Amino acid sequence: MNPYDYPLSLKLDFSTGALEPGVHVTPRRVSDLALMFHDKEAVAAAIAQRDPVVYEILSQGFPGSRTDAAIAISRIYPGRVGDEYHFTKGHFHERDDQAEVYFCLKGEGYLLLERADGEFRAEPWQPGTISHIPPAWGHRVVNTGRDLLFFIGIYHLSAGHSYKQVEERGFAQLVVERDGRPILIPNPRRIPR
Ligand code: S6P
Ligand code: ZN
Repeated sequence: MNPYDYPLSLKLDFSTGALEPGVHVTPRRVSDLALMFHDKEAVAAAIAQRDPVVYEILSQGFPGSRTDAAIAISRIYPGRVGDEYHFTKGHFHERDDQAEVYFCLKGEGYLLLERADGEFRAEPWQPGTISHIPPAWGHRVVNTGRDLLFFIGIYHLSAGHSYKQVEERGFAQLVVERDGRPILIPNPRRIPR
């Protein structure tokens, strides 16, 4: 008997983003994102100080005998490294036929999306925003608010994660603070193809 062939319900706390039961929690610290933030001096200073947690992934797979649906809550803490707002690493799915749905439950920010051919989108996010991520679009969420941002991602375990392209090239645009407000600027370290 596969327990995931039977219904299962989880409980989400709408104020904290906590999800129970049986959820696997993966913290990501500044050191895990050292290749992603553009200001390497600010990265080194943050790591030397206390290497803060930027976000946590609370994941629950449902690997049944005929499906492998999964969900994950990502909780991004407010803050910046240098002038760049906290974000998820960002990835492409290994399988290029795998879409995903993101649902913003709390906080404000952007969903950055980019295709391998350079097509780029920045979707403004607030609670209630539901974004469809089509296959073959890299995706990253940025928290530009003063409070926690969290969202649910719904996907298949078979989709897989590839971080290589984002580590090497980043996204086309960065979300940075200027005069106390978030703006998008071209990524200065983008290597021309
Ligand atoms: C999985 C889904 C999310 C992310 C999570 C963290 O396909 O997109 O659960 O894994 O938001 O982002 P990242 O880029 O560190 O995996
Ligand atoms: Zn994904």
